[in-house]
Amino acid sequence: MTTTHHVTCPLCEATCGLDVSIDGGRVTGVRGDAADVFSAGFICPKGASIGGLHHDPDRLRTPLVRRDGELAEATWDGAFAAVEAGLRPILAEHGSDAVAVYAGNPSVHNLATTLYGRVFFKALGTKNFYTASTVDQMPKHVSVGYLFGDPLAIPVPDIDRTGHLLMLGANPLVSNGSLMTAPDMRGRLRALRARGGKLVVVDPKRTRTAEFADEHHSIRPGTDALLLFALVHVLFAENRVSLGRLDGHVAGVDEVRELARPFSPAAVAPVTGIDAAEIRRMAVELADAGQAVVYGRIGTTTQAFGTVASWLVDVLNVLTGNLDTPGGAMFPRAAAGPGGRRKPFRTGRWHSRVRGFPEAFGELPAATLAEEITTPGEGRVRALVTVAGNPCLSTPNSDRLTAAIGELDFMVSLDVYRNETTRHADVILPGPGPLERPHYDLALYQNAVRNVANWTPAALPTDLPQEWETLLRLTAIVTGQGAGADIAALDDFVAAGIAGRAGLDVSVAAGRTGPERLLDLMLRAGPYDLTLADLEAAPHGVDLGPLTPRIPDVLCTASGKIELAPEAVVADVPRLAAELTGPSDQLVLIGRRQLSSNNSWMHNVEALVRGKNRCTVQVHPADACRLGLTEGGVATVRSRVGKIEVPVEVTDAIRPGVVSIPHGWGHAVEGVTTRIAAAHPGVNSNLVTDETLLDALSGTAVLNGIPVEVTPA
Ligand SMILES: Nc1nc2c(c(=O)[nH]1)N[C@H]1C(S)=C(S)[C@@H](COP(=O)(O)OP(=O)(O)OC[C@H]3O[C@@H](n4cnc5c(=O)[nH]c(N)nc54)[C@H](O)[C@@H]3O)O[C@H]1N2
Ligand SMILES: Nc1nc2c(c(=O)[nH]1)N[C@H]1C(S)=C(S)[C@@H](COP(=O)(O)OP(=O)(O)OC[C@H]3O[C@@H](n4cnc5c(=O)[nH]c(N)nc54)[C@H](O)[C@@H]3O)O[C@H]1N2
Ligand code: SF4
Ligand SMILES: [Mo]
Repeated sequence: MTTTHHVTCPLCEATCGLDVSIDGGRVTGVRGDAADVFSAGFICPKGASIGGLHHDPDRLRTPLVRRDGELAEATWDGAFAAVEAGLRPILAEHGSDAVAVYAGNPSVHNLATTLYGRVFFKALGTKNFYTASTVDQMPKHVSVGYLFGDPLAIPVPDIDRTGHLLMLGANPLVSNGSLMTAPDMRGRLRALRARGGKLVVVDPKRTRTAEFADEHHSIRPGTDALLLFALVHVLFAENRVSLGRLDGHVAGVDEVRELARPFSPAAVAPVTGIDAAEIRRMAVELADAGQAVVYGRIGTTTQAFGTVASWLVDVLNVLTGNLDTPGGAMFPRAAAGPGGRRKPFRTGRWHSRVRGFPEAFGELPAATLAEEITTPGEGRVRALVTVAGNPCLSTPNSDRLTAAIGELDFMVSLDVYRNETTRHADVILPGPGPLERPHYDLALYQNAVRNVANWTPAALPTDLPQEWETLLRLTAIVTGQGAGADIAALDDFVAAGIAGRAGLDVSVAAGRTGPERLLDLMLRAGPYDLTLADLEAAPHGVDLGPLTPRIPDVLCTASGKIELAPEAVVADVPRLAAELTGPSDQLVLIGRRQLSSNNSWMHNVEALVRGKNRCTVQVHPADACRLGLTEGGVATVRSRVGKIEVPVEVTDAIRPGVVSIPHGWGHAVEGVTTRIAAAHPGVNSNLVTDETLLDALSGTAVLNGIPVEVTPA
């Protein structure tokens, strides 16, 4: 008998509703859920292949423990005993900083790791805490931290009501949106244009999104902050600054006016590659559009001026009166969330040991992990815990990290595959697949363009422990209670803490345990007085309406105002001004995302890797001619740190002087058991990205704009 399960897809930020048909334990069909309150039937190739992921025979279903150098199947008790034997002596002798953590991207797409990862990391208490954020969006946390006082107060484009969207360094028709949870971006952008609105894309490549847009500006990589400053310059020069209802809530406007003075359109044009008259027009149209919004993503964050660029995006939203107003950039109000006001944001509460890099938002740069392992001395990292992360493919100069991992005394990975990173672990603890666990997009609803809430019960049973149980066992191990500790009692303790902070009696969620109980408490404490039972009664989700203004409530700066010219950001402006000296003819590498990829980990699903090799270096015809490269030939791409050989794809979609290689490939390594991925290996682009290039303010790796040399192989 076929049953249909309404499931929120956990594979990217769009949170689409899926109808998954299951017969006798087998997934027989996956369609977009037309009744989903948010996605209304939208689905992409990854969501459609969730059954392939579930049934993948290479997905781990038993813990693996290293014995005599080889990873072998073990019992859960045996695996936890091995973790205890590996971690306890290191903690006892060297303290918690000797154990580093890398929490990867899927850990925020998983309710158990989102909620209980926090518990484990806090119990471990290491300063060597690394996540995908420092190869991704940390500049945004830092910039909004300074602007609004809260690193989680990220405004998102009010895409369904805006009349003008200026988008930089994002390709949502492929990525399905990021820091902007919005299923069916094509539909939403089509609607924008149908109501007479305009989409302007700034990207070194004519991407699918750029192709779809009204206007595309092909910018030189890494120069967005210059362009954005020039737009600010024009707003002041042409008297188009208007704070609207934010008047009285903003400090530092005059300082920004002064800061923007040197960045005239004429001054930035030769460096950005965008004509001065065009820049002026872009600014004026943005200001005159009424409801308009500026939005920047990966292309603006994983670059040398990531924080300054991210800051300027919101400076423009403030100066045009578009922050916190319908059709502008707005703060979501999620049904459940971190809650409770924090102290005003600051960075640098501790520093990385070797390079002295300041902590940001509790994290150190992932690009510094290798040196923390290999540099001898007090405080050296001796053990590593990865949670849903594949840093050996995802972080810059990954060869160096891979070599460093070889020097660890102990490594444990919570992961669903034995892949390029987890193959090095002493213990791999597998978690259930996406259909075998309950789901609620706690993290991504914080960035949703509409307030919604959707609960997904597990569609299929599993013999595996849920990851929250595994994380509580690890918590027991690092706190000295031992792997045999009473997990239920620990869970009660966690729940009581959340209830206490929310002013609730934990017994209101009686009868529930694990993430269900925590979520029920968080919903009850949230702004809509929902309970988990309300969501259980609404399998297609609950629509909580469009975004509503939140200033001044959302602000948590010391002044209680928007700090438009934060000291730390202002101090980085001279570094940017130094770029005005002139254009460079250095060839640079950028990345790109692909519809059927998911960073490093979904290449083991046949349906997603079929067809021609997608891991190519894209080169403009003029560069191909100049460099002697031909379509289908192989190029050697060299940087300071390494070289790779990649098939050439000649296309005029890419800007001359720029080449593009997607990340997340490079599966042809020893010791992985992902057979399909190994048969479609591609090349790891992070063998040429440089771990010494970081955005100064956030420690985020520069993954776009890497100087390279390209020659025929
Ligand atoms: N050059 C370059 N590098 C980049 C980027 C780029 O644009 N260019 N992008 C960066 C960005 S934005 C990101 S977010 C990172 C992502 O890089 P990572 O943080 O490494 O994340 P993923 O590659 O998505 O894979 C993570 C791992 O999670 C495992 N996994 C999947 N689901 C689960 C689960 O439910 N539980 C557990 N325990 N494990 C699971 C997978 O098997 C895989 O090993 O890559 C970054 N690297
Ligand atoms: N199908 C698919 N979807 C995904 C992912 C995936 O791997 N595959 N990954 C997910 C993750 S982890 C994330 S973080 C999001 C990212 O979501 P997006 O940011 O929308 O992702 P990208 O498609 O990488 O778009 C970045 C764009 O920036 C451009 N770019 C590069 N350098 C510069 C620059 O210096 N300036 C400007 N203006 N543009 C530049 C690139 O050409 C590219 O088009 O996508 C998520 N969604
Ligand atoms: S767009 Fe994202 S959330 Fe929607 S089906 Fe595809 S992978 Fe899943
Ligand atoms: Mo990401």
